[in-house]
Amino acid sequence: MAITIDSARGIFPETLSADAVPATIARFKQLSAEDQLAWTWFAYLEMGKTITVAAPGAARMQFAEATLDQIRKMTFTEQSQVMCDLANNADTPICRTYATWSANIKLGFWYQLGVWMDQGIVAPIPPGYQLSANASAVLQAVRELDQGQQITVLRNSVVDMGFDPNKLGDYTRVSEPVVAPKDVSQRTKVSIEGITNETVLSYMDNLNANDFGALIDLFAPDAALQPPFQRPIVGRDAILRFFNEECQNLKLLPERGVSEPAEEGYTQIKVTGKVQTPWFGASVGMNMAWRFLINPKGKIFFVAIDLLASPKELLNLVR
Ligand code: ECH
Ligand code: GLY
Ligand code: GLY
Ligand code: GLY
Repeated sequence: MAITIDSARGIFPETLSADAVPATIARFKQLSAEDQLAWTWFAYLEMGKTITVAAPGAARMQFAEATLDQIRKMTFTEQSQVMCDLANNADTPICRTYATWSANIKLGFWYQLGVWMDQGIVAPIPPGYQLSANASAVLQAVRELDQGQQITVLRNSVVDMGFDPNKLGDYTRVSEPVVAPKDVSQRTKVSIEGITNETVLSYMDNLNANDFGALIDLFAPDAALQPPFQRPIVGRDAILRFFNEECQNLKLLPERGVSEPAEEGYTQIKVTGKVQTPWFGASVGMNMAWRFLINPKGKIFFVAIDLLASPKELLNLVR
């Protein structure tokens, strides 16, 4: 049987990913816009008691600035309407602008609105607001997740707001400028118990160094990369664009892995470990797995990145 991206997606089928994340988001999306905003406010406040989110940098905020200024000047009623429109995926000019932004610009935009809500510059969640019974149940569900899963729920719900980008037609994607790769003297090298494969080791080191040029050279032309809870991104151009737009300043801390021959001279490799996002730094270590399928030329044909169901999964290297 020929190896395809579809068949590759099924390697290491025993890997348990955090299904609670999409399940929680599905329940969140059933809530009214008002409840979604209040829910996010309460979840964000609770999370803030244990972890600190880093302020977004200026390079990121410049793209959201015009929209933020516009919102700042509105009345509370108008501001609340804009926020509800975003939660409702409405078709408005602001929701269309929002749809063109990368995930990090969307997060930076909400970060600023949150600061302004706190300062009374933007309409707050009405004091004494009572979450619906469903919203309270979803809040309880998110409390039971680990921190890596909690921040993923928040991130993905923010990313899904605004107008549907697939309905925009032709548009220019807006993302922060690409940072320069780390200087060679600043680079680190991972070591992974059980893994000597140079392609996998270079993948980790180049991603940690923001060296997306060297990183993409590790991929076969017809390769695919599957981010957590997403469809595979197919082809080197699309993968490189994803790295440039969404993957700056991540910290990959792989711990252990297993490697074995697969069909047609391919090699399948599973690695587990932690990943840190620049938004939370070392305060949140997400439990992750990478499932690689390497072709006979030593290039990556497929890699899936999974957020794991529990820390116990870090030790699950069953084929
Ligand atoms: C307020 C109330 C009104 C409504 C809203 C509000 C604001 C909410 C805010 C939320 C901020 C949330 C944030 C979340 C950040 C999460 C980041 C995550 C990153 C995960 C990255 C991973 C990377 C994995 C990868 C690896 C690879 O090998 C290949 C690439 C890649 C409160 C005002 C909305 C402000 C800041 C979860 C896992 C390892 C796949 C990328
Ligand atoms: N949630 C991982 C990413 O797509 O960046
Ligand atoms: N902060 C990097 C990402 O969310 O992809
Ligand atoms: N300060 C948040 C970030 O750089 O992603």
